[in-house]
Amino acid sequence: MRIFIGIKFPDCLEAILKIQEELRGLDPKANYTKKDNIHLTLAFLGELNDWQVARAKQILKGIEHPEFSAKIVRASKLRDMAVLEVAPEPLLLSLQSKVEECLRSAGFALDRRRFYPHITLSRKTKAQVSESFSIKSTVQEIVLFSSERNEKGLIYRPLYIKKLEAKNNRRGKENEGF
Ligand code: 2AM
Repeated sequence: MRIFIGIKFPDCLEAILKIQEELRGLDPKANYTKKDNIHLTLAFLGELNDWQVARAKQILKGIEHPEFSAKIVRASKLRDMAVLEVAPEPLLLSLQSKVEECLRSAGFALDRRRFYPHITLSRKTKAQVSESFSIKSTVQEIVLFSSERNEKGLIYRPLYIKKLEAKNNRRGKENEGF
């Protein structure tokens, strides 16, 4: 299974889809990320076997990190992709490095590229994209996804959800999903 860990944006998904719709008007032939697949990748683990997936779930379960506010600040181009850039704010960076460090010390081989926090809106994009935004989202959980291709296209299936610690009562640990 192809596996990655990411963040979904349920509280500002409509705003993201609105930007994607504007882009679709400019570049109807690009390949647009489906609504259910909109996410930001924190760590990409690649092909894993069942045992490794179970181990990755265990690691995610042990991660302690507070909820935080993420901010979408810009739409831009990354190679042929139109992306929404997410501000590299301290709590997003600390969460990403914690996830990466925990996985690395358990022996997972991760991509060495520098973390560039983004949400991919489209691929095979011809249009120029450059616009600033200020869209806020509260990040309350991180998700272990499998990426599978079936007759309907690419499906990102949540395999495990790790709740982050709530800001006020720090009770995230008691509310873990799955
Ligand atoms: P992208 O949208 O920038 O291509 C599922 O494939 C997710 O993992 C996507 O968000 C994708 O990022 C990311 N991804 C795919 N291959 C990757 C790699 N080799 N390193 C880091 N992230 C990767």
